[in-house]
Amino acid sequence: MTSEPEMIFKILILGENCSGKECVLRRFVENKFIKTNLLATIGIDFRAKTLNINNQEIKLKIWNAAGQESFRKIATQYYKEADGIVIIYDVTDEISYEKIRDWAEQILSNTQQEKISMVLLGNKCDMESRTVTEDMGNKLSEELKICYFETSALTGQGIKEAFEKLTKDIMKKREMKKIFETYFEDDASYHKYISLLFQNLKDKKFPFNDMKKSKKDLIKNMENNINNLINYIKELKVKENKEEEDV
Ligand SMILES: Nc1nc2c(ncn2[C@@H]2O[C@H](COP(=O)(O)OP(=O)(O)OP(=O)(O)O)[C@@H](O)[C@H]2O)c(=O)[nH]1
Ligand SMILES: [Mg+2]
Repeated sequence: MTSEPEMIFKILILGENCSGKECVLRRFVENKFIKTNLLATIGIDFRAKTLNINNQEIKLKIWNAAGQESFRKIATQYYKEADGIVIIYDVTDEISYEKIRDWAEQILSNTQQEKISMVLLGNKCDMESRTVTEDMGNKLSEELKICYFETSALTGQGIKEAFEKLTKDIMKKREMKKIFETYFEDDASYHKYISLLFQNLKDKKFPFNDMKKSKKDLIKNMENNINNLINYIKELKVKENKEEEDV
């Protein structure tokens, strides 16, 4: 008897045209390399795959957006729905690498930072004609604070790992959300506090002892110290109530 998948995550694949979005998706879903030479994606297409992570069945619904400029507007309608985004560039095409900053900006202006998980893929790393080095990929990943994978749809390198990492990140976010929700009356107040928390992280006001650590470490630490985080949010709430009383 097959049991129903317990969770469904929505994932969107973005990146310049010809970066290999469709090939990466087909490698992940069907474990084969499909030659797509003359078949640029029109609009958006969709595939699904179920992963088993920590004994949990997770169904990934994956939308692959066309890279071509004329189709970009279509994809933005899917941003808000997405739990995770795979951003891809082609390591033989420096322009596709440079354009990643624009994609990241576009994603962040169309989604909530605290809700969305992302991975960055430098694809076609099987090709000898590569011009974007692994080092450049790592630098960009540090700058954007997105986990980076060197991938090849041709050989399969890195692809399963990237999707699994993204799925695990989404799972973590869902777990955190569940915990927070027990403290907040509704979605709106949850978002209000979590946004405040991110703002404070950005402004380096976060009152943990390990302030000297990078934001990435802090977030990792937060996940390990969920109770600290909840206490911190409670403090924010108390402070806010007090300020309201003072007015
Ligand atoms: N050698 C090699 N070629 C690849 C790889 N991934 C994709 N390609 C080739 O790159 C070209 C574009 O791949 P697609 O997957 O169609 O690219 P796309 O990002 O979906 O393109 P658009 O739909 O136009 O946005 C095709 O000719 C693929 O065969 C890879 O990992 N290695
Ligand atoms: Mg395509």
